Amino acid sequence: MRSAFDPTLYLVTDTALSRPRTVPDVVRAAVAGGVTAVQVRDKDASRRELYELTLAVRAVLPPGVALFVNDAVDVALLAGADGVHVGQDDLPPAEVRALIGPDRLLGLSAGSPAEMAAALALPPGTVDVVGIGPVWSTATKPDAGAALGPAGVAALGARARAAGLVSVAIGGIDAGNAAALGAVDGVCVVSAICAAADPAAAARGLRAVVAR
Ligand code: TZP
Ligand code: MG
Repeated sequence: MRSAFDPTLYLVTDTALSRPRTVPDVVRAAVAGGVTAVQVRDKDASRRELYELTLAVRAVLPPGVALFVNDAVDVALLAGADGVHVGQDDLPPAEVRALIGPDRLLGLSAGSPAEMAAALALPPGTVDVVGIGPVWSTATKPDAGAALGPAGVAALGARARAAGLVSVAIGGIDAGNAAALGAVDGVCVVSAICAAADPAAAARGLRAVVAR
């Protein structure tokens, strides 16, 4: 069975921003602070390094906190992740679903009405969660595309919700602005937790404004 997952506060990891701490250390603290889902993302890692990083993150996650791997379907499968997240330039969602089977979660990025329409046109059960963004422009991903703003995110989130898909917002989100986000089921952050002096406190601060 595909596991239901809690998207309320979804951490996407960044190895460089986590230094000098390790990613598993940051993840452990972030989960203690209330992170509900984790995606291992490292564009600079070799396949082998990404695999080992995913295993190390998996080892610190309590049951019930879903683990996704960014881009790498093979790593997600081999490391026993709960799911995989792909962007618009990665393998097509229907092909990824065929590879991962019915029981794992599939996330897809959508940054425009056209990309949301394409996600919603996929056969039911292909995609589980749509990552909508960037909400605001962000130094973490300078090439993320045009900022949608909270109203743009809400419009796309409402379309996902009407189609029965979970949605999360991403891009420039922190505890000071997350309350502006509506019509999504959760928020995704990278730097707000990975670059925080105290990732557990940062997660608690986000949870205070992002209730389930
Ligand atoms: N996709 C769209 S924006 C983004 C990704 C991976 C980065 C978000 O990082 P931050 O630090 O939470 O703004
Ligand atoms: Mg990608």
